Amino acid sequence: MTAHYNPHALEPEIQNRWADVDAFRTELPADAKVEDTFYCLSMFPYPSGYLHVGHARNYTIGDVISRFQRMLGKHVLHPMGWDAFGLPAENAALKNGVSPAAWTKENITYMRAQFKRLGFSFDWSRELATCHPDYYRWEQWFFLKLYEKGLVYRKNAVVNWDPVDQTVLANEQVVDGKGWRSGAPVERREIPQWFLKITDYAEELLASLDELPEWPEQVRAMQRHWIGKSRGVALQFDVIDPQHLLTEQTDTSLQVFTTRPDTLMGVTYLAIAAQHPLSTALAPNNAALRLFIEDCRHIRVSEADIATLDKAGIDTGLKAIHPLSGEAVPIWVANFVLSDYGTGAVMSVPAHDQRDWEFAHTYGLPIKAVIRPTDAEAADVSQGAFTDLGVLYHSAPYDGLTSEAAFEQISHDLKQANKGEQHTQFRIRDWSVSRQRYWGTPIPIIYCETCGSVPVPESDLPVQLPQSVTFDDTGSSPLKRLDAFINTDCPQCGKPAHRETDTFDTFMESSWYYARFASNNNPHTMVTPDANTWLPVDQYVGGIEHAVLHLLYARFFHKLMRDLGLVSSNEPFKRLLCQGMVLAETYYQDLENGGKKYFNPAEIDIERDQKGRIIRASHRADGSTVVCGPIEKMSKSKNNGVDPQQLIDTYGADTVRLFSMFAAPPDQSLEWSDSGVEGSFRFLKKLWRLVMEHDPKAAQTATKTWTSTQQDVRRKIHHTIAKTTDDISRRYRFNTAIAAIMELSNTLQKMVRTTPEDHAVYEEGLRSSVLLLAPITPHICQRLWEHLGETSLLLDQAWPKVDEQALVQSEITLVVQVNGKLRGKILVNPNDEQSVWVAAATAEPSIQKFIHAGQIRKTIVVPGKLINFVVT
Ligand code: ANZ
Ligand code: ZN
Repeated sequence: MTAHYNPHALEPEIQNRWADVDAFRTELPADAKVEDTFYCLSMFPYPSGYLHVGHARNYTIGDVISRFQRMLGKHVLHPMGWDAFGLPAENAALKNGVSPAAWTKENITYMRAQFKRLGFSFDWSRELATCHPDYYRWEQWFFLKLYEKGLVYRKNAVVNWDPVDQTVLANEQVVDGKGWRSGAPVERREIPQWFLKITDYAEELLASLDELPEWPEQVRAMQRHWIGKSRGVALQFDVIDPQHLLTEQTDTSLQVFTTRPDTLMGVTYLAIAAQHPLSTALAPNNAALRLFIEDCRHIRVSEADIATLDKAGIDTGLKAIHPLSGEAVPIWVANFVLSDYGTGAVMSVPAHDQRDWEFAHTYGLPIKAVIRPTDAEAADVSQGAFTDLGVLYHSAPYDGLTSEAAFEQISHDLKQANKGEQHTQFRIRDWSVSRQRYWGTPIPIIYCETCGSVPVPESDLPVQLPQSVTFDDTGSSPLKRLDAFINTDCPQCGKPAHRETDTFDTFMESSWYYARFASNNNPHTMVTPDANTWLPVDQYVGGIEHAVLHLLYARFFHKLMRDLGLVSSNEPFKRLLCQGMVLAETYYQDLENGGKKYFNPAEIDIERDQKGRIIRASHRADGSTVVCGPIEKMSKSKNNGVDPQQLIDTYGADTVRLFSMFAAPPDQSLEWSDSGVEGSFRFLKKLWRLVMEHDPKAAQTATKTWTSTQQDVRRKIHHTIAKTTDDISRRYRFNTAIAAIMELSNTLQKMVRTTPEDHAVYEEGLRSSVLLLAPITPHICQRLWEHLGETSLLLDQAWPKVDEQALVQSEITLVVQVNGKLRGKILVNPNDEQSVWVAAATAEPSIQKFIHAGQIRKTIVVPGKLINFVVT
């Protein structure tokens, strides 16, 4: 029976078969050892309601790795859940009037079905959604444990304030500095917020990056930069106030942090941030300064902005006394100084720092060079700062010291003078976890007029998020108006009190879900002890956009959980694979207003010339010409997304899976192409035919004596097994593994099959191909497996082993040259001594003509390739 390949009938059938035996439920035997387990996790999705190709790729990668490890005999944990809190649910509520909870639930149902249709081997019994109280209660519990340990605090921090809608905006709701609904310029406001002390762990988060050799170096570098450790000196300048601008109470010692104490003798002014206490103290009597501070309030200064910012500032009239030279230098307020880095004040050395140079240049402040290149008399600072390390000059008594030596000497002298000392500064800030949003985990704190901030008692957890709420059209959090939620009694004194109405940053939920999966949603504890048999996650798969925040927060949480005795490892993710982007062609028409209207590739007809070059692209509906734009990341804005559901409907899940693994290595970007998908489909049809054509009975009487042609095919088979195994396990090069299997199928197709041995070798080739492809295209492979006479589930078969014997080549062809000219070819046994090959070559009549005994001056043998006789 050679039925046609019909994935639409076949795939659901196979999926039902898996479901019938609950094939993906993970049971961990009590005596299981850590080495026998494999935890494979793909970053859980936000349930936006539709699957995109990036998801399909991400989860196929994780699925292939999981199925492969299972065939290697590991106990595999491969869970899936939903990162279900977040802003889009609130937006949908505003737009369509559905509740965020109902919207989220519906999306989850739809996406779960799509995942099942793709045949992913998830253990659905461990499914979780972070918006469920069973989940977030443990987050609240954990937060309160951190509160007890002093790792949580509350302080004022800046938020985006929409003055028209009278509400706090999330960063995503600020578009070009304006509120997304009102269009009003956003203001910065300070309100009290909760923070987690991630800075307490900065040193360890940095150091243990070295324990992660199986992470991409790029990601580790990004984390290192984010943590930003700088070694330098914190020192004091005394402020003098010749014009009596300050009141008696003002602190007149000004602290700065510098990474370049070697440049200290080149300081020509000090610069402080607009929000620095000194500028605040001066502002009431200085209108110009007040204006300047106000201007600074509107610019959002990030580090990246500072480099390009037009440097501006204002002279305060105050002076600072240089701690070593005693010289007085002016103090300026400057827009390039960050208020929350270091001390919010900088000793400016315009000769050796570019920002300082630009500022000095603008305001005509002196530029004094004190560091020269090792091989020059002086530094040239006429066009810009000289920022390299070098040798000190104009810096008596430090002249002639190298920058490195001066770092030590000057910090030593400052310490002696009681003016400063060495200090390590981190760029990373504590993590503000408060969000003024509704759809998130309620922060479990109660405010009492008498007792202050009081934690919700453990027995009252979870603090449930009310589900029936009404949104007004500002989009502000309905919790803030919900008296039934807000009003409560103080757990300490019993008097009326009110609840915190902020919710947690949704990064909180994604920081520990991996540990929850390993705890099988245990209702009595956040993380079960046996979760440690799974942890750390052996393979984590996800997008590079999470290289900094998500991965850093999860690493932080893991260390917090470790220090609370919940997990026994130091790091959550042992090996990390960041999948590349999915790209596709773009098509557009120019609009009259200068904009572009983008069309989905599915609506475009393409005409090509004979060489396949595009002559014209047109919009199918009306035939109008469209412009072929560049290939870009699939996105809504470029309307170039491909709907995986459509592809599944056309080709089936296996083709989608095969194409996403074949088109590119997983960490590189993948260019979507219809012809590529077609090609993958064709290959599956061909494999189907090759197997269906085979009659297992024909091989039954085969002996194990192979002809050399059969040996060649067997060598190819086992070579393919070896390559595929290495490609998948060590290199994650699924594309080259698939290419090798395709090549093998070509070899099999060409095989002339007459004897039982021919059929046996052919069958060996088919069985190996089916086993090797099983993790990638599991549905078709299961059916083909059955055709090969098996009844068992393919997913529990052992991964094929290489027959080393089959790899041994019994004969190879050697090229024989005389004086570098090709004169013949001989067949030799590769295991023989080279002298035997040489003898065989000289015995060959076609060669003998060219060599005359006794005249061979030299014999060159390139093993496995050629023999060259040099004759005179
Ligand atoms: C004098 C100096 C001379 C500096 C020189 C650099 C080069 P990292 O490496 O990022 O830690 N700085 C300190 N606090 C600042 C703030 N709040 N806003 C803006 N800049 C600030 O950078 C530390 C250096 O950045 C410090 O060393 C200081 O400038 C500046 F040739 O001090 B330096
Ligand atoms: Zn109280």
